[in-house]
Amino acid sequence: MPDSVEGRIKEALEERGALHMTLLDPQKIGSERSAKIASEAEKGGTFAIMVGGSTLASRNDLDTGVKKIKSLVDVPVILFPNDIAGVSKYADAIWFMSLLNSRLTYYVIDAQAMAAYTVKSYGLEAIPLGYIIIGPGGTVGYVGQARGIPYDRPELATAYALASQMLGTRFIYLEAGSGAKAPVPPEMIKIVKSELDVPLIVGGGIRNGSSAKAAVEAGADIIVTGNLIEETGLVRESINEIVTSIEGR
Ligand code: 1GP
Repeated sequence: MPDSVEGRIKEALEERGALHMTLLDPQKIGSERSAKIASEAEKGGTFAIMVGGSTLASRNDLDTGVKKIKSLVDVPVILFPNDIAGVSKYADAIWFMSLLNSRLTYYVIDAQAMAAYTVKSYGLEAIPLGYIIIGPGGTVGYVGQARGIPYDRPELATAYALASQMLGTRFIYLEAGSGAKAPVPPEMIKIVKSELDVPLIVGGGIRNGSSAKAAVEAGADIIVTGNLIEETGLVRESINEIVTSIEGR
């Protein structure tokens, strides 16, 4: 097994075709509940736990949550930071991401610069990711001051994704926003993916196996779900339904 989280993701993508990751916000749902959900999600077949949230502001809550989650799961724990407070030394890796279509240079590069020394001193594995908001983007669209790409403008999403790949990001994330009414349209995923060589992550508004499967059939490599596990008491079953619909495709 590769040592790096990125290596493990790429190896698993080769073997399984597509992967699922579970997003948790310990500040919102508490560290105990986050850890229990993470453990159930792992049993359901999720590949990794992503930890973050659009309004997360307490590094203490984040550290406590990550430590608790790590104590209950073996799958990688990857930070999904909204800001400089989203960095924890206890995680396995961090999506080192740029919100490419923000109006503010803060979310494109300044927050990353402010966090870079910390990420380095913690020895965190930084996985470079281009992050693109599609549609209004809900809370992350608002907080990140994104110029959301309209759902019917796949060529714009493709241009940003391609530029990001040319700049060297090794993953691209199309984000409709947590709890989005409609996920990123499969037609857009298909067009973006047709121009990319790096893995494509898709999230926001995916609540069941059929929408996850539609995204993967269109070309998504990694599906992220967050809200779903907060809404259901059947975490393991819900995650497993998604995992079985996407893997091997
Ligand atoms: C949000 O893409 C993720 O950053 C997950 O969205 O909460 O709608 O699953 P949901």
